[in-house]
Amino acid sequence: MSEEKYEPPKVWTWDKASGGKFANINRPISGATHDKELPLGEHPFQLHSLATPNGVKVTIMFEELLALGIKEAEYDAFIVNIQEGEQFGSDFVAINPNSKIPALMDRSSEKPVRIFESGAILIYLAEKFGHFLPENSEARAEVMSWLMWQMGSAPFLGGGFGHFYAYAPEKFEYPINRYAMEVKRQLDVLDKQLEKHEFIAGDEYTIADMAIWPWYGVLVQGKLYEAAEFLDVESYKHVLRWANQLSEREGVKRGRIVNRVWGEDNEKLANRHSASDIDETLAK
Ligand SMILES: N[C@@H](CCC(=O)N[C@@H](CS)C(=O)NCC(=O)O)C(=O)O
Repeated sequence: MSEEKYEPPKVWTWDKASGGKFANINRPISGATHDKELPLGEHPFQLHSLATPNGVKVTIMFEELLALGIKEAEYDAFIVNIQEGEQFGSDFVAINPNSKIPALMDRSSEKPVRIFESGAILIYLAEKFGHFLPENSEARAEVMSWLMWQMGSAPFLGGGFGHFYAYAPEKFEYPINRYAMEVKRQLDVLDKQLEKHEFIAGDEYTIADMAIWPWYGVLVQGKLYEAAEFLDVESYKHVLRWANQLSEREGVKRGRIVNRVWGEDNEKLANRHSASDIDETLAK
């Protein structure tokens, strides 16, 4: 803990930088900071995103739909550099007033539709194309429950644990303890579910798997926050079995590299406009 004891003032004011990794883009106000037109591709879907876990959910969904032969799911994926504040450009904010990737425009009908929030995008695409979200209400309720579980839980993993373990300017014991405890509890929830079921919501691969894999799957594979040893991820063996199984899917192999600008040459593709962009990258 830092040596000086912090006394919160009566009213919080925005007068000092936090010093954390994202200090330069964090602001207590919403809205655009500058005028900026977004690029426009030729496909019905225009995705503006980045290959963070929340972004990868959506590119996996597109690649899974395309793998089923659904040509109407063709998309252009443009990278948004969140470190440079591109999420605060006027056109981006018009799609997502919350200024976070992923943001999607569906231009397939006369009136374009905007969709933001990764969970909402997954549901929209699943309903539009009739895949990865069962119609039967009981099965659908199970998928929705796990999808909402992910949307509610991941901020504890990312904004809580990841922030304090990997990004904060110092290692503070209190928040790291608090969030490590919560993340391990969440992993245990998943481990118990995946002990009984092949996929998160049962026997079928669904949007719940697509939402959870980029966070908890990648975490147990030791590729998130360099926290594998600290969280003893290998002890969640059912989560690991499921994570490795999903990594073998074509849709996952292809989707995870889109809008990615870090890692090896064969796993990073800044902008995606056609299947061949991905083929060429994977072949490197
Ligand atoms: N609940 C949102 C979270 C999206 C989110 O947090 N996106 C991050 C990257 S993973 C972002 O764009 N951050 C930029 C910022 O906070 O300014 C979702 O699932 O779509």
